[in-house]
Amino acid sequence: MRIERYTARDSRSAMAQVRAELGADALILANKRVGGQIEITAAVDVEHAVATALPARSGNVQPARRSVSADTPANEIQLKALEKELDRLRGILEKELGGRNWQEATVARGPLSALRQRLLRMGLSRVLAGELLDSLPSIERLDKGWQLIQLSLAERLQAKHIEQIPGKITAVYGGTGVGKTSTVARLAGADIQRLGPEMVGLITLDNYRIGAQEQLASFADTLGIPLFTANDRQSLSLALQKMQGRRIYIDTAGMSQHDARLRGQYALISELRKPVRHLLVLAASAQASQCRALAANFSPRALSGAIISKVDEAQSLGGVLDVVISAGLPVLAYSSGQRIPDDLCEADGIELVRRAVQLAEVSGASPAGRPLRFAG
Ligand SMILES: Nc1nc2c(ncn2[C@@H]2O[C@H](COP(=O)(O)OP(=O)(O)O)[C@@H](O)[C@H]2O)c(=O)[nH]1
Ligand SMILES: [Mg+2]
Repeated sequence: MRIERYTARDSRSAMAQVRAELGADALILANKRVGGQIEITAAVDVEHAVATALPARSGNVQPARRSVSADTPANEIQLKALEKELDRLRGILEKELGGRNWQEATVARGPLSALRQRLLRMGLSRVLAGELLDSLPSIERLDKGWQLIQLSLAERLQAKHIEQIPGKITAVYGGTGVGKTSTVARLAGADIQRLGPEMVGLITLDNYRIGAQEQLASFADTLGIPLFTANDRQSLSLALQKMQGRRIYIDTAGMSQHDARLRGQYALISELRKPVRHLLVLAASAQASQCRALAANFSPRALSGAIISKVDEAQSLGGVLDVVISAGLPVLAYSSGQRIPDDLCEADGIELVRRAVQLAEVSGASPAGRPLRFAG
């Protein structure tokens, strides 16, 4: 490998110099402005350089340094330094390309780069986009590749029916206003329909805000199911004891992603040492960074899965899908509207990906998903 730096008054002159010295196959490693001039760092294979290098140099363009070649022992130290620099640049480039392999990235630009653009437009991170592209077999047609990528994304969402997760106690966590109480009401409502109100009970840990419990209290009243408020281990155990034999839904207080009380509530419920389905509600309409920070409060296997809310309000869906995939959370349901029983939909990877694609293509309403149904 031979690496050179050239400075000239503009890019065109510097590039002309690169071509003249290193040939048309030279790889441009960096291009920056230094003191009003353009500095280009370029590299070429040594054998190739030997074959193509020409001594001619155009008038006002001068290389910043003499060349370093692998067969010049005196320059070995300098060569090492340049190799190190090249590795660093390669690292930056690979990071930019979403962790993709350097060689692959330079070889397969055509359809892969178009697919990458589509994935990024959906709101997926570069890392996930890179992983999805890397998992593709070699493709010739863009539409075939796009189909395979969407299937692979749908698979990675690990969509499951919530009843596949064992546990008669279900706790729901999440940020403020994401739809925790609505989710509790929706899941409890489904149980009331199939098992009867005598089999269902509610607990709320949400006693931080005035009026926070009113919504759940009126829901419990209307449907004739018990609701207990708990704020410590003792009151929580007592509530569970009083509702023994019922399927219990625990609503928690919404916290900012940085609030230690979010983890405190999880710890309180975990200490019960009972099988609990721990669900994280993530609003598709929130920023992906916010969802990521919320999920980061929980250790990898702490949560049983995620419920994605406010899909109807989202500008893009890729962000939240990226978060559940990278946090390893199966998607158990999603909600797409404010109606309490009707707007909770069955988690369906293909449907979520279809919606994400549609949002990236046109901003507009999506048809409703399939309502979440329970057996029996
Ligand atoms: N558009 C829309 N609104 C929702 C959805 N889920 C919940 N909401 C609304 O979001 C607001 C906050 O919901 P709530 O369940 O009280 O959130 P919590 O603070 O997390 O308990 C309420 O007005 C809900 O009706 C949804 O899927 N779509
Ligand atoms: Mg609430």
